Amino acid sequence: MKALIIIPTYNEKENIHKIVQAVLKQDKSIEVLIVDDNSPDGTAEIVQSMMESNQRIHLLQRAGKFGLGSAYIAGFKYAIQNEYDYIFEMDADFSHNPELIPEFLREIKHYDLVIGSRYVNGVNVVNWPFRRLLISYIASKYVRFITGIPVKDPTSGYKCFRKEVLQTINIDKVLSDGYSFQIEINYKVWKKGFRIKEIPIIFIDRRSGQSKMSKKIIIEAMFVVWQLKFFNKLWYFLKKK
Ligand SMILES: Nc1nc2c(ncn2[C@@H]2O[C@H](COP(=O)(O)OP(=O)(O)O)[C@@H](O)[C@H]2O)c(=O)[nH]1
Ligand SMILES: [Mg+2]
Repeated sequence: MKALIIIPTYNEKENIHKIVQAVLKQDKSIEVLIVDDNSPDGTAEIVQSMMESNQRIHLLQRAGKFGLGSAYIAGFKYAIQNEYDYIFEMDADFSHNPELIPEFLREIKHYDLVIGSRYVNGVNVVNWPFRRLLISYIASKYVRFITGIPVKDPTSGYKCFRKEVLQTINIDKVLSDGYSFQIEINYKVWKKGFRIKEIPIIFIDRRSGQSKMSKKIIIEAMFVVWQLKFFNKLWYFLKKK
């Protein structure tokens, strides 16, 4: 059994060393892949120096900031090529508690996708502005209502896939980025009939600065669910033109 934790990074020099250590100590079978988008703060250099003494750390360096969704796609391809059985998505900023990795690994033996969910037992988000929480919570209800997907936290970025799932859903045809990226992937996994399990997590946002959340991302997500439901083939066709 081989597991790969994919951590996309953009300017994470304060977190990267600690998060990699915290992840690796969870289980001997775990390796980490950092997908760094040429962070100006030198995140990739820190990873490189850690790699000198640890073969369980890997790095994909991309030339520029191409976005979170495409960083995950690149990571998924790496994972498939290198034959990892279980593939995780995780943020670098400790919003996703690494100590839950063993629980994900237990659950993935019985499911195809395990999602760390903020909304499975009430609302478990710490340090988020109320407005942002409200938007995220309403968005999750909206996604569920429109698409029918039985997932309470469809935009969560803490999750674990079985390799077969990523081989089946045609990751080259995932079109959206940001929050919609998570929605689109979950929808495709569900439509293929894979077994999805949500486990409760507590999401802690300890950063005060800017987040990716913007009007554009929210509006994109509002449209994406309709596209997924009714116009997926047409959407793909238009976007590739
Ligand atoms: N490779 C890559 N990573 C990114 C990009 N944007 C954000 N990230 C990383 O994705 C994760 C989540 O981003 P964050 O800004 O914390 O999003 P938020 O928690 O939703 O506000 C963090 O590990 C970031 O470093 C990007 O364009 N490229
Ligand atoms: Mg964050």
